[in-house]
Amino acid sequence: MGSKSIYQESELFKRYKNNPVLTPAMWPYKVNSVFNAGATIYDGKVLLLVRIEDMRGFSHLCKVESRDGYTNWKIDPAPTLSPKPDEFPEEIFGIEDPRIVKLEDEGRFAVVYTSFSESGPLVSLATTEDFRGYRRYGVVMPPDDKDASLFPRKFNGRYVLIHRPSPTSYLLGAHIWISHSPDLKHWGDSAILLPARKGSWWDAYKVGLGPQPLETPEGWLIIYHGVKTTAAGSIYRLGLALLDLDNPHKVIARSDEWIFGPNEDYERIGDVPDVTFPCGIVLKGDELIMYYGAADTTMAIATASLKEVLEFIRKHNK
Ligand code: BMA
Repeated sequence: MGSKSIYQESELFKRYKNNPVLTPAMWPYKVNSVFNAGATIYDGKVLLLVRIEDMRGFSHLCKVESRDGYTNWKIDPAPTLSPKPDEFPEEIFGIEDPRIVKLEDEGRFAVVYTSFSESGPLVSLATTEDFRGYRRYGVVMPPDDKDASLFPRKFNGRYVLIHRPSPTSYLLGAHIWISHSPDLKHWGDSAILLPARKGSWWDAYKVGLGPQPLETPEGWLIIYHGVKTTAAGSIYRLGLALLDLDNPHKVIARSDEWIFGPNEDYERIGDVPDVTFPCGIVLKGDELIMYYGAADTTMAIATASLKEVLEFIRKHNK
């Protein structure tokens, strides 16, 4: 698709040669865009819950699966998880941007997503054992809040959630927060985890979690998006952080440079230009496979060596 990029190649994450891998044209029913999918491994396959925007502008989630995580995607013939505004009024304008984790020792997955309510975006939670039936917990964080994921395990008996409240004044910046719950219903003990930077930084103005936190030998790997506003609009790029394995409040490292951003035509041109927005990642051996929404229109893949990513964070922890 398109001409050769004018940008330098990313040092760390390499784009898959057949990007974009999922496009609206591939869908078995009528849709506008397919993007911002959560990812996990289920039943030996890579499973994505893809955010689909329908022809009204409302989003739902659709499941797709692939044995190798790159090719032969099997797309559910109909929406997998649709908004249910009669029971859950906060889902009235759709559900978006899921992050999936397998809850250790519980035999179920948690899907944390953004509900688009009458008062703006908020964080909702559902759990599933088989990606067919879902138990909805409803609202987890009041509006405005989004970009959320659970950790796959409890810390000192409590579930931990990363999320991104949006302050009323963006002059203060929108930062990544961390909160706790004994039961997935009552949340509190909240604190800022990763603040947006200021001034000309690539992640000044807004930051938000990308994919679910990923456990590595050196800490929880956090890939987050940072937004820079320009005269032409916003640019969504990606950065890295590492959190302490036993105490995820503790930021061990944060990269100074962004490591991935919109370079290719399919990332620069679409419903929302200049957006690379991952919500899911899987690890196979040393290979990190990152699934990202491109320009709010299609799904694409970039891969990296976990070893090289950890080396990069150490070197660029300024
Ligand atoms: C963010 C989210 C994402 C979207 C991005 C770019 O605020 O709403 O769903 O991909 O903006 O439009």
